[in-house]
Amino acid sequence: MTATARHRHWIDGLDAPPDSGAWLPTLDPVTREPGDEIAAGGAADVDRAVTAAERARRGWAGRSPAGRAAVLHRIADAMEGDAETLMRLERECTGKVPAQLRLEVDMSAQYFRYYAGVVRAAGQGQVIEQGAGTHTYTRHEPYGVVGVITPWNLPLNQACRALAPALAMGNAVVAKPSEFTSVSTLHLARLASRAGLPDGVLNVVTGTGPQAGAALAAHPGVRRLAFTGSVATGRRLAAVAAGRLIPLTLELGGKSPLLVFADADLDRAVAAAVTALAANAGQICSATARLLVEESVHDEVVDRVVAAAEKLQPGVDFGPLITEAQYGKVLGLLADTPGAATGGGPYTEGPAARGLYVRPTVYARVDPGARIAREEVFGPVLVTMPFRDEAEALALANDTEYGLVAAVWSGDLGRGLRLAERIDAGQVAVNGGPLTVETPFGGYKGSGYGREKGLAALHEYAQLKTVSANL
Ligand code: TXE
Repeated sequence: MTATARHRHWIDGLDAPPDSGAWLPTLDPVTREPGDEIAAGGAADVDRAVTAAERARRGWAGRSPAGRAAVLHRIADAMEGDAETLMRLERECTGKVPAQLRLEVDMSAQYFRYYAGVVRAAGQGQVIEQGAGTHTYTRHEPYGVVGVITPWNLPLNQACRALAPALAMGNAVVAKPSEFTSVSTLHLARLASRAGLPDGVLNVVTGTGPQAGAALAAHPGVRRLAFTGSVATGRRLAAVAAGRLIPLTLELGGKSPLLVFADADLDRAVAAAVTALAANAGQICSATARLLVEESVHDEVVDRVVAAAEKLQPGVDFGPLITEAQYGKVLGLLADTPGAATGGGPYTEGPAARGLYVRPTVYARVDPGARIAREEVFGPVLVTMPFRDEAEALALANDTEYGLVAAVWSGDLGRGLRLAERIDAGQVAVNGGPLTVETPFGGYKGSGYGREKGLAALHEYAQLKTVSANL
């Protein structure tokens, strides 16, 4: 395949060529052949987009919550109506398998429906009674222009997760998707425009992080940032935001534990561990990476996870890694960590050998201090560790710089909830409890700060004003 198309920025309701005249290549990770090209954006493109957003924001914010909600519902309709295109664009950049693509597009549309609903009830201020002759009330006011910088692992989902609440609260947005997976976000902006979102309210500037992303974070017109990505870039953006005194949501990495007690429903616990290997090939910030199992059932659980992992088919059950860099990084770590119970390297024959596929890998009874047990791998890799009792399970679960998600499997719900209180993570799922659009999501410790999803995220995209009058 040769480069089939060039995708321009989306600014002020129109396709916009890059100011630099330069284009960036993309890669199909299934075949390692070049894909479409995207505009190589920089400060001039960002400035055009922020200017358009600045012009559009007051009109959008001036609409009633019900008026904005109606547009968000139409965006969700448009996404569902054009799901096949969104899935195709996402597949071309990521190589994901159909079930995962479907899930991602469905979830992405749900963000617009959910925030269209909640903004009408929860976007309202409050009257504060202060006695006769006064009138005091609060208003949730938008920040103005919000910058949204997203990564490549769940490109559409991560964009919509921030865009929907930001737009619902009346902000205008400039989005900078990952340079590896920009095309679905560009198509989303086009669909939103057709669905009635006014020009300039949602703009997409593509390009690299150091060029387009850094220019967006530094632009004086941007009053709030939302970032999902690596710890290193998150730290850099936190410093920029601190210098500019603007708020920032950081959704960073994880090394999430899954605790299995001997009294758990082992069939379901094993299935959850295997899902962590397959779903997006482990390239999910909240994916289980450490399987902690009570000693008496440890070997049985690990044997069952290994047997199931060996049945996973590349290209059928899971997709490739995203880039040569990510592939090299994961394979390097695996090569430095001998002794895998299964997997431990690339595919060397068959169609998967052409693409960036890594064999689902399990390391059993790993030393908690080992590099593979501590670093975020971001690939289909699990490490296991045995524990003797609840106290040791808790200590292992919390023995990480991250704190995004944890899972507990036990037949004793009291124990599950007791551990949920003591595990340092932004969300804990007991016996597979659902984590959905409605449930607030974000990190403890090195996994970041601020919350996405749920009602909590709506208020992240508004600043609270108090108005008080003597009558
Ligand atoms: O992320 P980056 P990378 C983790 C995962 C992965 C590692 C590296 O462990 O192996 O991070 O991935 C933009 N100013 N996660 O290097 O660089 C960039 O263009 C402004 C966890 O690809 O953080 C992209 O749009 N923006 C994770 C976005 O930041 C900058 C998801 C993310 O890229 C920038 C992805 C700069 N100076 C990786 N530099 C998760 N939490 O889900 C880069 N960007």
